[in-house]
Amino acid sequence: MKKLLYPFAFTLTAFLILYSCSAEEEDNTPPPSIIQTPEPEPPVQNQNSIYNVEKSLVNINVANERDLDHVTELFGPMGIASSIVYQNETGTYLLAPGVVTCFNGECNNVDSAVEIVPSSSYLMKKENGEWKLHKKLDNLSTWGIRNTVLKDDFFVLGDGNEIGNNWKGHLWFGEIIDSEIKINKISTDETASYFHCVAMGDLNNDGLLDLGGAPGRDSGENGAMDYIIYLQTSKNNFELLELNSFIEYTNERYEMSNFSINFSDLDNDNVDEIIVCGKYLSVLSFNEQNNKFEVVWNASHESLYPEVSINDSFWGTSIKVADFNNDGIKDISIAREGLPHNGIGQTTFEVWIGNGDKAFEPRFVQKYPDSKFMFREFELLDVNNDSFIDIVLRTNGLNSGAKSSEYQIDVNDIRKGIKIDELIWINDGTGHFNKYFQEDFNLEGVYPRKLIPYIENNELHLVGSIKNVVQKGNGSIDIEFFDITLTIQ
Ligand SMILES: [Ca+2]
Ligand SMILES: [Ca+2]
Ligand SMILES: [Ca+2]
Ligand SMILES: [Ca+2]
Repeated sequence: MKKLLYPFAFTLTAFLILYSCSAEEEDNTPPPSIIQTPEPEPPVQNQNSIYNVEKSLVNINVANERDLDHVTELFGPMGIASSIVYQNETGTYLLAPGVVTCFNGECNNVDSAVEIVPSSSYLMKKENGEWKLHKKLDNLSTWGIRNTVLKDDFFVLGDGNEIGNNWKGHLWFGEIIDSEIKINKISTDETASYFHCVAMGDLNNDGLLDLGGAPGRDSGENGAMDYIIYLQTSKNNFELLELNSFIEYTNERYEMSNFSINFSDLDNDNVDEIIVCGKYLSVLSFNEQNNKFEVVWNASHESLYPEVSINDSFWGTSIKVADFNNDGIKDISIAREGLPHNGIGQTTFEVWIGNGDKAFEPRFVQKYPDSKFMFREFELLDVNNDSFIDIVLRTNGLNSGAKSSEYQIDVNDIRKGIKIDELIWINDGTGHFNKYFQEDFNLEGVYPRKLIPYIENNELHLVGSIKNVVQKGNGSIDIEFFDITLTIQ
């Protein structure tokens, strides 16, 4: 098996093992013919008023069985895990990109996801504390968005489709215009690639956002993959770059595939650096002498977390840049996933502190060995308003409808509630993080499958959804939304 396929094989295997359980649980609900809407419940509030939960019941029309499957997947087991939450003067929105998993083993028999109908995406809007369906987006039909980037009114989504044996999907560029979004599909069927991670920034200081995706496409050498870079040549026109003309490679190129990518201007010259991470973190910077990006720092031969390097199989799945210690120098955070150990997955997240010379030193690592938790990357948010960026993990999403004893109070009855004590990590001001909840923190009777963190009115929210057991009428499905507000001090 190709080296680069290890983590993919892992997620796929985990999915195959675990999804069968959850599919059974999710599908035992009554057929869509019972009309019975539960009484609205008052907001749940614990004694110390640390949290508050708003529930919304959202009815979504479905045109056919396939639509019903897609909506059930997206708002159920997959739990809107790759959603983008954004706010503007017209309101607060949640863009939930479509996901597709296998139905009745169907995906095991295909060579390409092209044979599986992608799912429409859904744009939700929060009105008076309640989430409502704002718009179904048939022009954003996707198989498996994994990572997203949002900057101002622009976003990029990459399809990390893992269906069948030929994992390819599309890259999408979006612009938010008031209450609408404009979608631009960047790739074609010929240039579709494996977009597990995406990047957006300005690589040539022309004021137009350029896009990246990783691991990308087959490099033709050693089974490694080349990441993808699109330059925006004029507004909404993108050109796929030949990497050889743009990157001055060193030997690092084929040591590994780079599984994650980010663009960020590390030295304030208005030209973004390219940051990539396979096993090792690397920084590429533009060299005006040869008009190419070249590696200026590489962690592979320098400091590396021993907790991570001991295991040979951790791959970066997401890179985010922020100044974690407020010294004016940008720092880097990475999420990783590793091969199953004892049959169970592993994840880490790390923070590397910048020294101002486009080089970084390890500051913090949190490792989840043998974990059923398997978070899906994280958000950087200041949850306690002390000006230091904190980390809030997203719960597991794509490729696993799995139930987790580290997230569900009772995996045999997920409606008993969830545990959120692993999710919130507070920055002590140095780029070192402590768990906010030092012991189990249960939310009883709150049972979204996955949670997306966001900030609204300076408070941390966690939003998630589940297919409601009660469905009404034909041609529609009820989805229950939970929006948890947490007061973090
Ligand atoms: Ca540009
Ligand atoms: Ca720069
Ligand atoms: Ca810093
Ligand atoms: Ca903070």
